[in-house]
Amino acid sequence: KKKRLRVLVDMDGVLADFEGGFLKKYRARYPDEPYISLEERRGFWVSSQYGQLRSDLSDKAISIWESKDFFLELEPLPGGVEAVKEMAKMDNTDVFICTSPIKSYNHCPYEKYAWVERHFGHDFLDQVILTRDKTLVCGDILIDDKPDILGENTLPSWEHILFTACHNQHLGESCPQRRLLSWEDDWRAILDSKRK
Ligand code: DGP
Repeated sequence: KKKRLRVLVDMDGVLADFEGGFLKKYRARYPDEPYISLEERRGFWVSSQYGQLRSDLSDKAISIWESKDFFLELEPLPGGVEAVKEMAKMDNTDVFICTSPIKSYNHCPYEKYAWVERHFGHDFLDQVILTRDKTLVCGDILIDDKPDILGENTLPSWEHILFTACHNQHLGESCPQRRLLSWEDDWRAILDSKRK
């Protein structure tokens, strides 16, 4: 009962409402184009599903999250900021926000830091990890809505807890991970299950 627990928490789709923010801004910018409701979302990559709807919609989708203020203005998902703040205060628990910036870097990395500062305060910037390869980050738990988290390290130290999102809620046996259904679900029990 000595070791500290290290929890890695994803940002988009777990703390920040990427899907809702995307759809709102896509519909405002392209009011005459077809769109995919959150109920109809399937698959992690938004641009892939829009490209299947009509090939030119992939680039239109990408233009939304490459725009200035897209990441900064994302709304927090219900309960997420509060849960992470509570985790960070727990004994023997370290929390990091572990997020993959898009490769179009002119706004996204800056806005991710600004979002964390806005919702958690300046001191919490110490807890931010920006990486395109989460398998290289060591931790006990990674709470993330992406079903397949792959990278150079084929044996990551963390257990991936799949956070339920519109795009992954219909996946069944193909997802062997334990799930966190929302921040109202029992995240404390998941953390406790990993404490030695
Ligand atoms: P993460 O949630 O940390 O795995 O980061 C993934 C990022 O990719 C996040 O900002 C959402 C974004 N994203 C979602 N759909 C697409 C897509 O179709 N193409 C690209 N390039 N990025 C996407």
